[in-house]
Amino acid sequence: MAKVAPDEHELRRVLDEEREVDGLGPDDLLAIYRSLILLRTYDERSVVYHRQGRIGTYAIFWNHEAMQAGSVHALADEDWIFPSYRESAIGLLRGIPASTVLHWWRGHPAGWWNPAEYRVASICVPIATHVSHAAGLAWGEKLKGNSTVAIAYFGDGATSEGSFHEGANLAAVMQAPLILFCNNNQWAISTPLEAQTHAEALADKAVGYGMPGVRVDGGDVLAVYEATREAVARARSGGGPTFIEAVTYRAAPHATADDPKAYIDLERVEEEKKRECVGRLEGYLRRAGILHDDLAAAIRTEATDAMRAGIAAAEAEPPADIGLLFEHAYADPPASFGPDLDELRGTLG
Ligand SMILES: Cc1ncc(C[n+]2csc(CCOP(=O)(O)OP(=O)(O)O)c2C)c(N)n1
Ligand SMILES: [Mg+2]
Repeated sequence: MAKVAPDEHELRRVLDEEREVDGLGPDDLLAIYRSLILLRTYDERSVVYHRQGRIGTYAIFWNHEAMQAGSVHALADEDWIFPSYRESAIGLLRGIPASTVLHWWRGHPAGWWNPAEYRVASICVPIATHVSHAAGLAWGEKLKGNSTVAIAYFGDGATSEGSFHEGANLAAVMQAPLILFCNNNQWAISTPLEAQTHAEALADKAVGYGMPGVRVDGGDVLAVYEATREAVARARSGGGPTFIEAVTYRAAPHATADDPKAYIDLERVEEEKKRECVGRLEGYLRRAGILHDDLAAAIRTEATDAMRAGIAAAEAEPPADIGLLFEHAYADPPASFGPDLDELRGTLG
């Protein structure tokens, strides 16, 4: 019989409760802080880079860093990450160069990486389709007798998509080692959560699939870490999938092409900004005597330098050959492709 999720409507928290997480020492805490700063720096620089016209539309993840860094730190290096566009830079935490991710946002072929090399699947833009890919991979790992776990990241809106339900059901039926990580930022572009679902909490959806569902404060990187670590341990020991609902409120536009002033609760956004996730960990570490001004400045400089180098590398890459638009689409390309390409080359000079 299926297990029924525990009633965890209360958000799990660590930072506000000023408690410690078992097994996390000062070095681990600083490693998590470094990851937060790296992601924050990447995101803020990317918005500037976009405004300069050097990358196309960009999905801002400001204040989503805690959900990303906290969960990745709970994984082993061999575990698989399936990001959505909101987690486009999560691969930085696995060593993917910043220039590669910037190229991705430029639509440049250098923005591609071999998923097997980093165990980071390609960034998924169609909502929720990667949830079933991740379920399939996790099930496959189980069939092969490996102890590898997969995690799929998606938003609140994704829980209304068929692919989410197919993936969740398959993972539960097969007891696949999958973590379904939902960043509930309460908006799917301009669609609010209450128009998205009639459920009291997204974590309740786990019950129907017979998997545990937990709710966590999405701005609390240590609570995210702790909840994900439990889900990883369960999955790795044969206990099947877990649904994690990380609750936050989107504090930035959906993407650079969006103007949320037309629909969002601006007061709530301001409140959220005051409690943004990097500052919350920073305060906790300072109160614990683990972080001080010099170290914080050094960590920020490291991240800024890494991003500067990433931008320089991205700028140095020659533009992609326009012929790529026509390649790989057909085994036997139509005769019109030749003249079309010539015309395009002529137009572009
Ligand atoms: C299958 C599909 N339908 C529609 C879209 C257009 N679209 C892009 S982002 C988005 C909202 C998704 O919201 P949510 O799942 O909450 O993720 P968030 O952007 O908030 O992280 C939609 C509908 C899409 N990318 N794919
Ligand atoms: Mg959302």
